[in-house]
Parts: sequence; C-alpha cells; structure tokens
Amino acid sequence: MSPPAAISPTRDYAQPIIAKTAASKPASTGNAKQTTIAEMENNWDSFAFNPIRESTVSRAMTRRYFADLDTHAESDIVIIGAGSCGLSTAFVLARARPDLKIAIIEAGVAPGGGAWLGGQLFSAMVMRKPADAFLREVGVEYEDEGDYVVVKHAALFTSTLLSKVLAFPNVKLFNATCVEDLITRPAEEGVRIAGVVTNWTLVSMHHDDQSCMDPNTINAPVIISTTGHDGPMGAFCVKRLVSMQRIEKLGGMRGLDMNVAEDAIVKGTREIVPGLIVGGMELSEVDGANRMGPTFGAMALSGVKAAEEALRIFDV
Ligand code: 48N
Repeated sequence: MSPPAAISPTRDYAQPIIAKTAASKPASTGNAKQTTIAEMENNWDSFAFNPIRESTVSRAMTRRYFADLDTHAESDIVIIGAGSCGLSTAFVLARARPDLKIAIIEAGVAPGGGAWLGGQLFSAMVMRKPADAFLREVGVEYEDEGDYVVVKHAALFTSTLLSKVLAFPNVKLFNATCVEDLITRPAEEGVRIAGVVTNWTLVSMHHDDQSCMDPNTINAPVIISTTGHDGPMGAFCVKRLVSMQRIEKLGGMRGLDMNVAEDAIVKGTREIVPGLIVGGMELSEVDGANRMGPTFGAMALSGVKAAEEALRIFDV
C-alpha cells in the first residue's frame, strides 16, 4: 500500500487524512433520529455506538479549547479561584451582565475549592441567615433552622452553583490552570492590575525543577481574586502584591470567631488596589480578619459584594 500523500502546508486540516472516512459516514445533520434509553434497555445484543475516528475527538476538544483561549485572551473580568466565593461572584456577574466576557481561572482540576464538604470532612453545609437568600437565587434546597440554614450536602450547593455558572454563555472556566503572576501597568497611585499571567498548574508546580516554562496571559481591566486562605496557592494575589511591594505586608488571618469573621469578610470585600478586587477567605489574609470555620454564608455574600464592586468599576 503506497504511503499516504505528504501533507502539504496548504492542506485543510479540518478534513480527515483518509478521504474515504469522510465519504462513507456523512456528518450528522443534527436532526437525526434521537435514540432513547428505553430503546436500549433489554436490547444490548444489538447495541453499538456510532463510529468515530480518534482524531475527530481530538479536534472536537482542541478546536474549542484554543478558540476559548483566543476569545478570552482579552476578557472583561477574570475571576481567580472557583471556590464558593469565586463561583458566587461569577453567578451574580454573569447573570447581571451577559455582555461581559468572564474568565474563571482555577488551579485545581476540580473547581469548588473548600466547598465540597462542610467542616472536618462532614457533608452538611451551614449558612447563617441572610445567606439563605443566595441559596434561593441559585435554587439550592435547604433546611431552615431559624437563624441559620443547612444544605444537606455541601456538594449539592457547589455542584448546583457550578452547573449554573458553567451554563452562562459569557463564562469560561479554565481549570487545572493557575494564575502565577499579575499583569501590571504604571498608574498614579502605584501600579494598576491589568490582567493575569497563567500556566498549567502542573507546570507552575515544577518551575523549580524545569527551566523556562514561560506562561500565557489574559488582559482584563478587572481582576477578582478569591484564592482562599489555604492550599498550595492560597491567598496568591495578596502575597504577590507584597512581593512586588505594591502593599507593605499582610494582616495575617486571625483565630476563629464566626460572628466577627463573616460580617468582616462580606463588608470588607473591595478593590484593594486599582484593578484588583479581593473577596472570600483571601481577604482575611489582607485585613487580618478572623476565620469563621465551617460556615459558608460569608463566601456566598462576599461573592455578591465582589460582583457589585466590579460592576461599579465597569459602570463608571
Ligand atoms: O474555597 P477556597 O479555598 O476559597 P473561598 O474564599 O472561595 O472559600 C473559603 C472557604 O472554603 C473556607 O475556607 C471556609 C469558609 N473556611 C474558613 C475557615 O475559617 O477555615 O477556593 C479558592 C480556590 C481553590 O479552588 C484554589 O484551587 C484556587 O482558588 N486557587 C487558584 N486558582 C488559580 N490560580 C491561583 N493562583 C490560585 N490559588 C488558589
């Protein structure tokens, strides 16, 4: 069998290399008959998936991913961290401003941060009122206990919120991707934050043992950092602001006091340097706020406030 023709640089890579593959299986028209589960049940002997070529799967993924990277190279808002605060921020922003292009950069393969479980790996999630209002906005069921509510499993909150955020057409989540620096611009008041520097998280974790794995970038006029207070990259942006001498030092998170901590985090959510809003538990490291432990209402409402702060900048 003669070797396949050399691939000329002008070849249309959208076409399969083996021409007959295209000829024998016309692309689905989109209105093909849809098989139902009921038709499959008790009929497995004749079951078969539609045929596919591996390169088709590869192209289906890479074409979309690189189009997303191209689209979001210039974003309106970048949210760093897809924990409970970052996702709450994204939900409020995406719903309020469908015209804004929002990129979420999440270092973990799994978004959600610390909100997949309650405290000490227990499953129930507590939110103190009035955070129940946010649960109703998102559509998460809860048990009303008077001054607080309980979501039967933290994953129910996080998965519901995540699914709503990912369904917004103006939101793109880049997970397994971390922000490893900030883009800055000279400004009267010091530097303004004007975007983020990203890399695959696994690459970022190996800069010490590999040289010169340069990053990618996303330009955006507003960055919202919700990188939490713990984990391998907790409080990333505020620590970077100190190391670039944009802020003098961190306040350092204080001991646990639920009543003091949650009000302080929500009320303190703000733009801490031009272009950079900080919310959620990352803020406790800036302000020296108390931690609140296993209650999540402040994360949700800090997200609401962070979104409001961002819209205030946009609406100027
Ligand atoms: O859940 P977290 O850690 O952060 P928050 O602020 O959304 O929620 C905090 C909350 O889970 C608590 O800590 C509770 C309330 N406990 C308080 C207490 O007193 O103990 O989510 C942060 C997310 C994570 O998913 C990280 O992977 C991600 O941010 N992240 C980053 N993503 C991209 N680039 C980075 N540099 C980066 N750093 C962290």
